Amino acid sequence: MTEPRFLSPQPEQVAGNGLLHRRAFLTTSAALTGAAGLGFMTARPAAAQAPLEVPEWMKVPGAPMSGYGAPSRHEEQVQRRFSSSPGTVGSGVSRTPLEHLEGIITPSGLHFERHHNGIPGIDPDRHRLLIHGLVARPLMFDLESLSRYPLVSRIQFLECSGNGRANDAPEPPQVAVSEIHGLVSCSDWTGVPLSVLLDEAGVEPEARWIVAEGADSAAMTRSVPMAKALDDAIIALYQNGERLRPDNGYPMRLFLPGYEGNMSIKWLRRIEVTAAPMMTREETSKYTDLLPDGRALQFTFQMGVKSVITSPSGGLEMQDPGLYQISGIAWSGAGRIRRVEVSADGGQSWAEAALTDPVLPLSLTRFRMPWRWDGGPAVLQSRATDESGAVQPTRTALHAELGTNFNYHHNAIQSWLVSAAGTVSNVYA
Ligand SMILES: Nc1nc2c(c(=O)[nH]1)N[C@H]1C(S)=C(S)[C@@H](COP(=O)(O)O)O[C@H]1N2
Ligand SMILES: [Mo]
Repeated sequence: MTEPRFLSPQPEQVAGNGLLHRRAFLTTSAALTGAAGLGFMTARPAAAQAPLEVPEWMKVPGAPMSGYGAPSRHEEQVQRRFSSSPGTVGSGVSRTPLEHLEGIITPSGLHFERHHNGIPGIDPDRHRLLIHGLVARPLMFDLESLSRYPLVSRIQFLECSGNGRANDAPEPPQVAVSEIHGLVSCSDWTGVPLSVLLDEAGVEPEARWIVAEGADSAAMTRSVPMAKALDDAIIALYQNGERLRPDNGYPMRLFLPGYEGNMSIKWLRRIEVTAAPMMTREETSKYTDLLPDGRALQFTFQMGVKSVITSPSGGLEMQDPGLYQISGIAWSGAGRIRRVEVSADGGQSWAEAALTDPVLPLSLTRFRMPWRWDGGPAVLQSRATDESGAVQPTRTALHAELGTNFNYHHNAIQSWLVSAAGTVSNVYA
């Protein structure tokens, strides 16, 4: 490959080891960089009259249409990677292949999965949702009656609170970014605000919590504070414009924006309004964190501010030195992402990345950073700040605060080492 073509003025270096000003993405080629552009382009010069080949698919009629489209057969490597508990097929996780995706929406078939006893084969005509407990009027819904309520749509992330746990290992696991951070996905969720249904049922004054139960054979059950139930909780019926996938709760699920995924009960069948939390298995034995002083941290609802560079990332290989765009995702359970900074020198210097519109509250946000890789070793990191002012911690800071016995809410900064040979590996920096 030829050297990147920098015409004057040179793109401004804003932090160590080749990070360039994000403005490089925003200006037209002539204004900042001269007519030849920044030099991201890897196109080869072509002779004006060079004939293009006429490939065989231009010589025959194309394939027929289909009732439901599928990705190109050339994209077969884009798959969720899954693992289930010994002796089971459906109890475990599948992870979103973040290294293959761009933008902020996760295709429904690539949404991560977490099942505690597989995917129930629910007949939507026989499924019911019961709202009862401390209410004036207990209510029963079927899918049809629920679908008639006014619907709301929001683009929001869902993250398992166990996401990132792999980086708790003493040695950094040498796996793809999805194997470490792929328990986060983002969809356009459409459903009925839970507040509307609770209002109709008539919540009693002493009610403080709801308890949500799923129709899987794990009957997953979690307590949710009434304030959240009345705020932005929805009963989701659609995901990215179509009915929920069975994997993600068909025909209805609770969706609690910004809260740990475990609370967004899939295959929702019952909401009991209560005065106190139920202290279920999932909020006592599981989904709590053992602190250094021996006490357990319980009800850690909100997901912390986090970001990760998905390109380049673990296992990928760099081509020749030159201009690259670093790309990644950021999100926070507290609201919008305010800023993402990137470092190419292991955190010694930082510069602000470009955030790609739209930047929505409680959604994945895509960030990008122009980087001139000089062919030497580099440690790439990203650090997100949300609108509450919370800043993503280093792994060392997180361990100093919470110890090393905790299993959930790992939002530490991820570090990728780019070697001189162009290989990318996971390091604890
Ligand atoms: N009924 C039921 N709801 C459930 C679960 C489950 O096993 N059963 N898993 C929970 C966990 S731990 C997570 S992280 C999310 C995952 O949602 P997804 O599979 O749609 O990504 O669902 C939650 N809701
Ligand atoms: Mo989870």
